[in-house]
Amino acid sequence: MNWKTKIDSNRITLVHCLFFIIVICIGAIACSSSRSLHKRPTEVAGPHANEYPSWSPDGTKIAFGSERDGPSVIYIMNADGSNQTGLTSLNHDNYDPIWSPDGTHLIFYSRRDAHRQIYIMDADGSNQTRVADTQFEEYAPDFSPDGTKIAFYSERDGNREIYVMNADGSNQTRLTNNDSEDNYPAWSPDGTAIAFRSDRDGNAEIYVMDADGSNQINLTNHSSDDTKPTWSPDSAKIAWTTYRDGNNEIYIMNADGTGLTNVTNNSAHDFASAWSPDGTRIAFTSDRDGIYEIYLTNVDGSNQTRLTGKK
Ligand SMILES: [Ca+2]
Ligand SMILES: [Ca+2]
Repeated sequence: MNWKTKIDSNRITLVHCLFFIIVICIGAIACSSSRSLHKRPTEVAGPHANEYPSWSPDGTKIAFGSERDGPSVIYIMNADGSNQTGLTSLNHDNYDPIWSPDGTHLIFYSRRDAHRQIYIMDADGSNQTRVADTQFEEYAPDFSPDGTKIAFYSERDGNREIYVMNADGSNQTRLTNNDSEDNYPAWSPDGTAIAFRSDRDGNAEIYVMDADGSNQINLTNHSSDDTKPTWSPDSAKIAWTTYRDGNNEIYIMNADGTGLTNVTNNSAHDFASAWSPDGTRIAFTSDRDGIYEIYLTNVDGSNQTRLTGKK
């Protein structure tokens, strides 16, 4: 091998190496991009996002999380989008507000102390109090319809499981128990059932169980991600977020898993549904106009309108 052949040989090896590295990099970027899209509905959105709406029981207001000023702040607004008011400080992230059944309080989770924990405040933002100091990561609270209990999920037993406690933080009870992620509990308005997300069958599915944790049933049985269930006020239907059409959509099904309808039907990511108390409309989050904002739709998918962001 003369010096030129040796240099060519080295060059070929170098080209092979570079090609290999580029392929690895492209693969890693594609993988991470598709993962972030897939996880979108269950993760915190980016700057300026307005997301995770919750209707007040009288239907006049919507609470939501907003990152318009950086950290996630709990906001309320009138149901037509007017009078948007921040209730929590910019010092810490606060997420996923849910109204108490009597409309006087909001529960949410916050990172203001060492762990993400469940907090409650008056509906005007005063008296912000931690419900229970458990020293574990806890998320996504939801009131029972009589206001006496709070369902939430926690990492205290090694992976995410659904728990219930009294509204004063006492009597904490685990409802799910397996090696998979169980999260996003949603109490049925008639009090009998809790819908939730679980990936125990290999991918995210919507499950329902009796309010005591018995009879856990997979309602969706689909290979795509299904997450974040919410009930219709008459407990007859469940809205949720699904990736089955190649992007996130809000779907509705009967509470037994039959009769699926795509409500949003838009190529953007539509997620985090909340049913209006009169049953006619659904609030949700979408990035169809560029960044994540709160939208309203009629239950049949008509009249989709944006409530937050520049008009
Ligand atoms: Ca699924
Ligand atoms: Ca969509």
